[in-house]
Amino acid sequence: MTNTLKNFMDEHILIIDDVLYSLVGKIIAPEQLKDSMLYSLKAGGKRIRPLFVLAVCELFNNKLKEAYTIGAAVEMIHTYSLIHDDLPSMDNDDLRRGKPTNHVVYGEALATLAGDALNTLSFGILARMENVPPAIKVELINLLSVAAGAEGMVGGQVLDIDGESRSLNLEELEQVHVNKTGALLRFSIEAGAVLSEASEEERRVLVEFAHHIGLAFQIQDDILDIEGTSEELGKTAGKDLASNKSTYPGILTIAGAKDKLAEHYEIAISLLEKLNGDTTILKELAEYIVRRNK
Ligand code: GRG
Repeated sequence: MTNTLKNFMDEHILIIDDVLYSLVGKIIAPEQLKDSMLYSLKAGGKRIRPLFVLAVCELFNNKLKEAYTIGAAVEMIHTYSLIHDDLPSMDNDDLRRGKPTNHVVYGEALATLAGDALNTLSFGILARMENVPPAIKVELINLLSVAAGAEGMVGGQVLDIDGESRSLNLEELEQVHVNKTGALLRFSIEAGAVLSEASEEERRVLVEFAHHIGLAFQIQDDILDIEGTSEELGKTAGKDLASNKSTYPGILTIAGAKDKLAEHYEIAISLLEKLNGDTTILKELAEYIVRRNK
């Protein structure tokens, strides 16, 4: 990782964390529910989605305070999706990021409710943002609802589950991931543009960038599941090859998946050249995604 990206992360992640914890800390709710929500928020996520919101806002020199709130909202949705994804009725995983999953610590009922509470809180914090014109808040809330719901992440999860019982072709696999993984990344990038009141053309370019980054992210995730250099090694390594689940390496071979990853990365980077302003951080975040080892 370059120093520029490291400084960007060091500067923003501390604030993202503070904002997240204080937003949950100050709600009036049963303590065990707040503990369960905070447990997963504090379990060591990379904060990629909030970092993308901030990177786009920095590109347009805009409204960082509100960008942290939007980043917190998308991180809450992401965290809820992981809690629910790990439940016995879904993936039934005992470990996430090397730590016991939420339901292992708090029980299935509270874990389900902590996910529900994070999901709903995310929309509330967007609605309560100060210094953002109401029309922009409504647009952000609408975009997040589409990205997180049936037309986005939840729909993608359903396609993914459906795909476990049969082999998907490349087009179908892309459809799963455009929704399941891509939708929240796209929201993060588009939300930065909406908050910054970017032009239609800038927004279009950024959404296309997000599309390729989302797919690159998932391909790297599939490759890591097999090459397993992360703390998840032993838990997920080889898992997707052993199960019926369709993956990029499964369809394309590992070498083919790496080529596809490079293709999406190159397209994403070339799209950034269409934007005015300093796109260094966006470029480096894209590189971080394709080179990450966890
Ligand atoms: C259960 C409603 C519901 C949705 C589940 C997103 C999702 C849909 C499930 C999560 C499981 C999974 C492997 C999703 C693919 C996306 C992905 C690679 C998530 C991990 O994101 P990172 O790497 O996670 O940003 P960290 O741990 O850094 O926060």
